[in-house]
Amino acid sequence: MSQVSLNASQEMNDNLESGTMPDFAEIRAQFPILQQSENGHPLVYLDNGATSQKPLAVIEALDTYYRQQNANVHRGVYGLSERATELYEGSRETVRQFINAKSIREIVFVRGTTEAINLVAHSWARSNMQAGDEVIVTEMEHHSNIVPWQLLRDQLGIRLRVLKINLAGEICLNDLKSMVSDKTKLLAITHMSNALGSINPVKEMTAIAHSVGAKVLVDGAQATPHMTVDVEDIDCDFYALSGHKMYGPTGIGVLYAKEALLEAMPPYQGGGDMIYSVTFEKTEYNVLPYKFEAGTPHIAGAIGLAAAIKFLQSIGLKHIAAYEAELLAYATAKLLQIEGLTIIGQAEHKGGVLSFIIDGIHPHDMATLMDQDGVAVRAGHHCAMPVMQHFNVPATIRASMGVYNNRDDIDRLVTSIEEAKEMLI
Ligand code: 7TS
Repeated sequence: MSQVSLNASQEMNDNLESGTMPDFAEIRAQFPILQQSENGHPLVYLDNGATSQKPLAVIEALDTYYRQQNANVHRGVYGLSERATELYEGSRETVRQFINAKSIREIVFVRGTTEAINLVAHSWARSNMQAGDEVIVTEMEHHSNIVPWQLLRDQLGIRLRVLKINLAGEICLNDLKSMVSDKTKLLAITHMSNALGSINPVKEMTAIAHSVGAKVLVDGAQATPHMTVDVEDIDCDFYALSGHKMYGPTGIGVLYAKEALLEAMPPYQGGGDMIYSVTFEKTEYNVLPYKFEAGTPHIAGAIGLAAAIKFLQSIGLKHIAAYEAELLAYATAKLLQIEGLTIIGQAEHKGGVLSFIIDGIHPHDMATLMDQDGVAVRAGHHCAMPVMQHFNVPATIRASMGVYNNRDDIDRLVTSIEEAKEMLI
């Protein structure tokens, strides 16, 4: 057994001792879409980095909301609207507990990670940064944590600096230490890379940025479905997440921000619900977090997200992390047996993502043939083109795992790769 799988088994045992490991076959059965066939084969869904499938608990929460609870929030005096408001605000509390924020005033509902980062760029950065100030990002960021800062660079004259990664796909804390200075105003980093699976030491990185007075934004899009996230422990200033990657609906996500920062930040969008009073001369803004939630929010989305969080909590994030670590070790060992296959991204701390290339085969051709076998993987640059440039590849094939994947899925993945290889070479 490899060191990776030994560690994974050890972690699994620790978790077994600290609570009963759930039945992951039963968890899989809660996802109706996985009963479906694709191209005549039972679906093997390994594109969880892009979006996850939805369990019955989430589907039913949405169904019940629209059948029985639908009304606008924060404005009706009738019972239905009050109940919708209670559900919506209850979801905020569920998110608060999930990431261990201090207050519900720190939980802003947005469309997703992309909008959360853009909110920080538009509101906080524009009022706290000026020409010559620096934002540091890593080389493994998703485009949504690069482009907003480039837009700001072009508009404000700030500087965008890049913390390089090594050949395993890891950042080096010492490099960060020597990069930060009193010019650094923001460190914007991913918690887990979507293209490589690398898990960054965000707590240590935050401490380094704070030592020069910079703020820290963590992109948690890939992390929240797979590990315990504690914003108080990380001590980051901003944390962004997307509901759809953590078994919740699309179109809903969260920006967590420390209350004092949100209090001082100007609104991001103007409209209904974000105001306290309006005259043509002057508008007084609403209290937190509503100041940042203009217009009718995605009420059903927030309720569905809370159902997804309860689903994750019912399994236990520690159990999920241990289960997926074991599956990653199994899959890594299997893939490495395939001749000509190279895994891109071999960080020591890594989530359930396997990005790979195969000698002489274009990733898109491979993924298209795999679809014929009912195996859904992503091929491309994964909206992380600088990662592809770092490894000098145009694209990779990516298998990204979730709670419902199992060894059978990995075996099907491997068989499909082998068969596609035969046809393509
Ligand atoms: N940050 C990371 C690390 C991501 O992986 C993604 C989406 C985003 C931000 C953007 O999230 P959104 O919900 O606002 O779209 N990543 C992927 C992916 O890997 N394949 O499709 C989308």
